[in-house]
Amino acid sequence: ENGLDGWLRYAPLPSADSYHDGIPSKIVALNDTKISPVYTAGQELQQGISGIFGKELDVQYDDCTSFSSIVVGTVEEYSNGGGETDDIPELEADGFYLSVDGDSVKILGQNERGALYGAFEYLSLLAQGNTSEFSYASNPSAPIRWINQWDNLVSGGTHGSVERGYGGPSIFYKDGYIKEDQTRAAQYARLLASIGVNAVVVNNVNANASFLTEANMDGLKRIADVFRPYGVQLGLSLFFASPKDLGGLDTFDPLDESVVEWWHDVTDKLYRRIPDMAGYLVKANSEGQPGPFTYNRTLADAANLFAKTVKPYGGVCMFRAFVYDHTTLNQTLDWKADRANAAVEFFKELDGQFMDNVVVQIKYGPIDFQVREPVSPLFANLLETNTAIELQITQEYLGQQAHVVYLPPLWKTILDFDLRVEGQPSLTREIVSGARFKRPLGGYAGVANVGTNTTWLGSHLAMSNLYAYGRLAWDPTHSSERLVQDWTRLTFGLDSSVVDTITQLSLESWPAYENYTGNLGIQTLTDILFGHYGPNPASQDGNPWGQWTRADNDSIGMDRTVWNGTGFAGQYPAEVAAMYEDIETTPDDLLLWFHHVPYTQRLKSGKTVIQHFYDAHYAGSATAQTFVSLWESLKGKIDDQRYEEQLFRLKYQAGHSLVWRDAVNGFYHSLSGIADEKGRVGNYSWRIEAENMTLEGYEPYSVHPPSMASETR
Ligand code: BDP
Repeated sequence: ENGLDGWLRYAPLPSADSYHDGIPSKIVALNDTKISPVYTAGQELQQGISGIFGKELDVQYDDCTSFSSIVVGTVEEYSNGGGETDDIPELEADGFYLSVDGDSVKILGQNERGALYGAFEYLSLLAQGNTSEFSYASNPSAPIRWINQWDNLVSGGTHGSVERGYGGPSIFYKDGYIKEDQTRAAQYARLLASIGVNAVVVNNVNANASFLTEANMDGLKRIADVFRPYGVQLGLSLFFASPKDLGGLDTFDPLDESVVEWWHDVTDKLYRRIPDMAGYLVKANSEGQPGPFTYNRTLADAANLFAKTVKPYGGVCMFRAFVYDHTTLNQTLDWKADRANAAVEFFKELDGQFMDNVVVQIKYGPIDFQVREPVSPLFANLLETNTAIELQITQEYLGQQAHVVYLPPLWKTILDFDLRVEGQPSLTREIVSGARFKRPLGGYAGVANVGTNTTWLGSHLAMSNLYAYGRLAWDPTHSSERLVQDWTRLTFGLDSSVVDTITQLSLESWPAYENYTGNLGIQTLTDILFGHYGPNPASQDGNPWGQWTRADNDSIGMDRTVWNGTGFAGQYPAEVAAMYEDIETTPDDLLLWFHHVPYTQRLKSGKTVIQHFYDAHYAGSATAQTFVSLWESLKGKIDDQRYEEQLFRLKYQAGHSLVWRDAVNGFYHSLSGIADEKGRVGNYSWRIEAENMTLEGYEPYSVHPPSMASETR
């Protein structure tokens, strides 16, 4: 087992024979066109039932009323074929109705894609041993359930071919070309369809104009063609200055007529090749990317330009709210400078100016995918604009797939947060679904960054995050626990000790990681200017890319209050703003996000901030040690290949958590000069330093950043 099939393994069910009689004797797919998701559903059902029950069923393409069959198609196809549809509840786009009644199974979608989703759901239940009778309808929480891939056409550069990708090179591109063979793209679409994802943006938000050459547009068509049978649409990130860079115009002003015409022309060319293209994704005026500010135009002018070009085709323009000016942010010169303020400052005044097929895509927190952030206040400031939440499945700041960090509990702190807009219940998930402000569009964008590694993300356990992302976008009320249990049964089998162990390990993983990296809202104290991976608390301040801890000899934390700080707390609706403004009502886990306090400040637990730091880093890394033995208890209960590969990573994580613990504790210990009450920090007499050993076959190497080197801790 190398992980390639992810959770779609269709492993034989223990005692499969006993179910044989209850299984229908054939599959009826109501569409025989090969590119139709209904056709795909027929094939998938055949494959799944063969794998799970060892029973080979024929797929037929007519007669939807015959006995002992699994019928899959749209409600309309079913009704046209003489099927009875009176009992079927009203379905929304992409929704489905699933009914198991003896040996008659009906899987009916509101559209083709919905039928495929229903087939995957049915197979998922069978694979988990659920052979009971039921009938229900299921509708997605939101229409936008997209994946973003940060793939570059050309490999190399500082970030490799997939920016922030830890699963190997791009599955789509090689050496500057769009691959002829898109088998992996098809396999990816299959995995994504099974969790309800309906589009993939196939290139990096730090985009490149060369995607828009004729040859590359043909290449994009190849990808879209293999996505289509799975109901997955293709989206494209745009480089804002393309009209100039590629088109040879002397401007990229979004209101200039030649520019507008250029983008219309490009869009027409793309849709001629890919008639169902999902739309565009745009990062502008941020981190060096060009944008409308060059011409004193607004971000809404920019978004609407693209929205207009795709509108006749039913396309969408996802416009990123991750806009900040890294050239002017200087905390040394300006105490009130705060990158967290940027999104609301740029976008609030534009509310109501975006076309109805623009969706503003907002990272979950105001900074950048940190281990703990408050929800982005922008969700509460755009009442007349469609919004989507951007989550990161690839673990950029969160251990980069070398650490197990199961993310749904983190995502839920955001999705379930009540922003109290105008004093009314306003859960983030109700805002992004479009329900709260009655918006026509909205939803989810997950940055996945899979690669050619057979595990997709680079490690087996990381795949639970991709699985849970899709399931949550479909229904954000699912519990984190249930999702990891489902995923484990599908991925590793039904043995309850396997399910319980992986569930426990997963649920403990984010709190542990937060504890050994950065707690109390100080965020992930990674090295900030390089890979965003190992510990480097010193790198957080004094540069515009950092999270800013403002740590000195006596105190730590970023004062974001209105009365004395950067004013960020005031971007929330009144009730939430009041909570964060006051140190007493700010939850401890965000204390240092909102307040600058002495190291000796007492927390609600009674501990001082610094002692909490010390203790949490010890506790988190101690938990990481237990992951190894938890995993070892699974030996023989799962296949050897995945067991060994994951064990290797968990041992590494256990070790690296100690590096984190000692680096962060050591740093604040020397900065504050305050001793650890338990005498652990700074006392490393038990340690055997590498430089005190006689090494053979090794050469000295200067470690970068230096704080990663053992002697400095
Ligand atoms: C940061 C990443 C960077 C991305 C940027 C973005 O480090 O690689 O380009 O976000 O989201 O997290 O645009």
